Amino acid sequence: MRTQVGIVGAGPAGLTLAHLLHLEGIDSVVLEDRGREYVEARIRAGVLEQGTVDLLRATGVGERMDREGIVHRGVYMQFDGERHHLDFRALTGRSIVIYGQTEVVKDLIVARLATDRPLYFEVGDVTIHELETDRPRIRFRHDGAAHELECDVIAGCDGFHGVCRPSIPAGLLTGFSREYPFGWLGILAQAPVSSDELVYAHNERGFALLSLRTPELGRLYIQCRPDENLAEWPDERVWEELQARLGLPGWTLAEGPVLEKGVTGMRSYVAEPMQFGNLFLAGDAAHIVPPTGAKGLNLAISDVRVLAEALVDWYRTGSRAALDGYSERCLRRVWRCEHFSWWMTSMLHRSPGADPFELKLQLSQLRYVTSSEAAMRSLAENYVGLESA
Ligand code: FAS
Ligand code: PHB
Repeated sequence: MRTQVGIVGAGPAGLTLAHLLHLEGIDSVVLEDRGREYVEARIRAGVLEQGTVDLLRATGVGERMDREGIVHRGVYMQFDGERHHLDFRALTGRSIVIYGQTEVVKDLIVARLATDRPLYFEVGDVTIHELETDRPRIRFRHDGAAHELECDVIAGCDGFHGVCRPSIPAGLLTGFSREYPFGWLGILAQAPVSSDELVYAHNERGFALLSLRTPELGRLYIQCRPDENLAEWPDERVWEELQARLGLPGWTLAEGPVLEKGVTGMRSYVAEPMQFGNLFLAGDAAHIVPPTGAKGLNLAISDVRVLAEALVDWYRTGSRAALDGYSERCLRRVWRCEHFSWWMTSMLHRSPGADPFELKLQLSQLRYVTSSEAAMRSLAENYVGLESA
């Protein structure tokens, strides 16, 4: 088998890259180790930056997003018994759209299948080879047979636990990481959403977030231990904790049946460089952010926008300059998002055993970012997505 771009992983990064390349007449093959149903049902991100919305819309995969997505002007920051609104639209002229990652992935899969170009689900034993040659190869199993795919380049879009990043020879990559001493317990609840926009709540019991997927489908999180045992969290206890952390006098949090419950650990991670020979890493394969800044999905799409532009340039002009500069160009935005996500996480979460000094710093920071126009604009422009890092 042969293609121009071999893409490992059919998450937002891999699917968006395949879509962008197809629009420019560049052929690709997408290899995904899970089944279509699994990939489409995997509940993850919920917030699209303005840049992501604009890209999906401009490339013909934004129609359902425009119909079903919910435009939000800003978010609420809650602390010390007060809830403050940050109006991103007023501060930056840009907004966010609430549209689940599951829906983005479904729309991209439909678009891919309409091209009749290869998207193979449930592949196995993926390995990548000869990365430093001009004919890198992907070996894999599919439908009971072994295959070898010869490519011009390989895009590693296979997430944090994929095989592409580890295929880079030891010693050539530098990993920068931070593990957080807490995670998020998240629920998907069939309940009217009790706020018109997201609520990020700092609370002495721990962080809580009120988000949504639709006006009748809430997506809510509480800070928990990273190794939290879900068996100790019956629905009643989750709602009780959400009420305690989000509750305000005169405001009630509507409850309802919990449809999904899970614990997500938290880490920051960046691999440098994001490329080796003719292998280019994108999205979670190259970096991870704690979800507090709602950056993960958006950063993945930002990476593949850069990679697609560089590949088009190479195929059109023969110059590898943009491809050779891929990692450096992506890392500027990656580190901006890493900092913002770490900053939001540090400001809003109560570290186990934190001293009163940390609490005072957090409250001072929260008061500053909800009262100073300059501080609000800084948070807002990072949250809606910087036009260029
Ligand atoms: P993905 O991990 O989405 O996709 C990689 C794909 O590669 C997967 O489909 C995987 O099955 C496949 N794959 C892996 N190994 C393979 C192999 N060997 N061969 C073939 N295919 C292989 N971000 C937010 O902004 N907000 C959130 O609330 C949020 N919550 C999250 C919760 C969880 C549990 C996780 C894990 C992540 C969350 N994220 C969140 C981040 C998430 O949205 C990612 O940033 C986003 O999925 C990144 O997209 P990709 O880079 O495409 O990676
Ligand atoms: C979500 O809706 O899943 C969500 C929203 C904002 C975040 C993280 C997750 O910061």
